[in-house]
Amino acid sequence: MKFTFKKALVTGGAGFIGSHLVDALVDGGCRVNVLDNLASGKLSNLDQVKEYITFYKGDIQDQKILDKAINGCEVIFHEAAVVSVTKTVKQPVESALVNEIGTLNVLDGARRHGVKRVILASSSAVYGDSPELPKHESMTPKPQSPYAVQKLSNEIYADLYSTLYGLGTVCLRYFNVYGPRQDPSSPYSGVISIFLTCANEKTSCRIYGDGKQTRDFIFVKDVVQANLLAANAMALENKVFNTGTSKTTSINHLWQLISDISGTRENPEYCEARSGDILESAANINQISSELNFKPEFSFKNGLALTWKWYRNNN
Ligand code: UD2
Repeated sequence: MKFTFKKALVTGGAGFIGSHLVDALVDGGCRVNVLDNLASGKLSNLDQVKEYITFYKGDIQDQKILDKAINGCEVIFHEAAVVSVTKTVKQPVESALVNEIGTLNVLDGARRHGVKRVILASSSAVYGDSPELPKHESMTPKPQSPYAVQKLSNEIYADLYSTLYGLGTVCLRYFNVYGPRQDPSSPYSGVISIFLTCANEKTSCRIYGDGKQTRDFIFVKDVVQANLLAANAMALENKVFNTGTSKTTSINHLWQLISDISGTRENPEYCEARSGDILESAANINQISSELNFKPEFSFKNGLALTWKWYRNNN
């Protein structure tokens, strides 16, 4: 894809999704600044591009370093956040400083520096557990965790900055993102990162509930593509888009697919369902498809096979 911008900042660029975005930007010849405090991101995620980027170690709450990192950038991809829902439940105030005030700092920095567009990472969490499926952008959000409130507040601030200051903003509501570099280390890490680690270590996985719950899993490179399309589409102001595939997979089927790919014969251990776990999640992607021409390129099988290859070679 040919970019309509020459220099971009990726906040959280050493993290799972951010580092894949950095790869794609560098690949397309864009100059890239990365700002990351390395709280959950890892420098090793940027090994392959380190000669081509400018890395700033710092926090999005620190306006001085943010100013340095934004300088000269036309676009900001804002991925930095406390991404663990559980952590935001345990630390609602500390996480709000990063996820709300930090985001406000990014938007304000963008305004002061005349940045053309900010693409913000939002989440399907804003929908809460409403049973209506698939989720579409015009549904009333119903956040059920500090994390979801924080992401929704980001969207509202993005809207406000667009109206008040004419800043171009696009919020992407990510569904269940998976792929290489996703950290499997906490019980609340993405289920695919946990299951692939189990398969690699030949241990059995835990399925919470009956395993019939479904998710809309989207491969990280498709999420990157959505970000790039959002940055490139010039006549587009203040938009919110679901970023999923519209296809769903049950957790039982997921383990079956992983067993097939990896050859593991372990049976899953069924445990009590997680409290607050939603049964089904699926994205309606009509808007992002028609307005950004977005089409997920990776089938679930292909994305899973690529992710398995990475876990096998890197653990
Ligand atoms: C996702 C997001 C979360 C938030 C939420 C909003 C991820 C990683 N998390 O949580 O940030 O946006 O959606 O709804 O994208 N499971 C097992 N065994 C395990 C781990 C998980 O059975 O070892 C089940 C879990 O109970 C759930 C499903 O797998 O039913 C997906 O779990 P998850 O933590 O990957 O993602 P989710 O949808 O709960």
